[in-house]
Amino acid sequence: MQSELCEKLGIKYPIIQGAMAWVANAELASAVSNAGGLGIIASGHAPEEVVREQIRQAKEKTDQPFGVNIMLLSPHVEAVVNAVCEEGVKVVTTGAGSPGKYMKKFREHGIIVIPVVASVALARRMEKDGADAIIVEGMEAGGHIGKLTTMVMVPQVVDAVSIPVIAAGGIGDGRGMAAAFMLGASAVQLGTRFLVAHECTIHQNFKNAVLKARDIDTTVTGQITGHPVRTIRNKLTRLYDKAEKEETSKDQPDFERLEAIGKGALRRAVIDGDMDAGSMMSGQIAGLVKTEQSCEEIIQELMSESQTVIEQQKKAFI
Ligand code: FMN
Repeated sequence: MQSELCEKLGIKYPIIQGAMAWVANAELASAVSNAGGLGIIASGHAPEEVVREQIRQAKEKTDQPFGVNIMLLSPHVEAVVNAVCEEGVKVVTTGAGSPGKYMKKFREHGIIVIPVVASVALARRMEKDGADAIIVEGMEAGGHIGKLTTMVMVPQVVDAVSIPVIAAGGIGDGRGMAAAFMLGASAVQLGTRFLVAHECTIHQNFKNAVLKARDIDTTVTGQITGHPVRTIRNKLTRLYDKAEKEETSKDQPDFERLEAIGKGALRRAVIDGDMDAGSMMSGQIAGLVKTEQSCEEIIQELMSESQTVIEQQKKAFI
């Protein structure tokens, strides 16, 4: 199952490990790349020297291509762009806007640019700005999300652009992967499933929460403030919901109060394993994620399952 996109990215399998702030470090990204997928280091709001160090560590751990996700709203964005270019990173994925401003620089360094979008209009704009491919992320996904689902967005974006489309959000096994291909995707990006990979260095409490989660156990906070985030429901989400309701019923809502509740919360989940006050970002597909495996096992299982499903369905519809 090799696609043109795989060839362009220099990877064996059409599977990308999604960027995850505080989570997707050199350890995880290199393990995914060594297993034939594309590992992505998340830069989030990290300073340039931290990102550079992660890139260098990944280069030591793998000779396969890997990418870096650049959060365009980061206060360190200019320095991170420079670091990525200087360190010879092959692929950049971007979030929170258009990378148009940096496109010339990325081109000069031969970097493949893949923005993450959550609507057809944004996908069109990214293609116009020179993107090589697009990641379409549905609101089933863990972390910051848009309003539409993967199922409805992927075919509409596939029809709207002529660059390859990568489906993200709600894909947890070979069935989801095969479905994404049926919708016209050239590859898939997974986040939640990789949270429980052996090489994922998050706190075991966070992993256990993902393994235990049922289909209905995630919730979305921040709808009203315009920054919706999907996480596993806990004390923090209940506190946030209550504060959000209180503030939005006021004439002058105190959005800073809401921001203060969320500040540092992902770190508390990832590093401290704080299941009450931590933000355990995770997708709805957590309900399907029941086993800790190595990245190699996850990728091999995704590949064999998707191929089996595609073959079975072919027969079913004759
Ligand atoms: N996407 C980004 O573009 N940048 C991020 O920093 C980022 N952080 C995330 C943190 C966590 C803990 C999770 C679960 C997701 C994050 N995402 C981020 C989204 C993932 O890259 C990916 O697109 C998403 O998880 C795919 O959906 P799934 O969770 O259903 O597999």
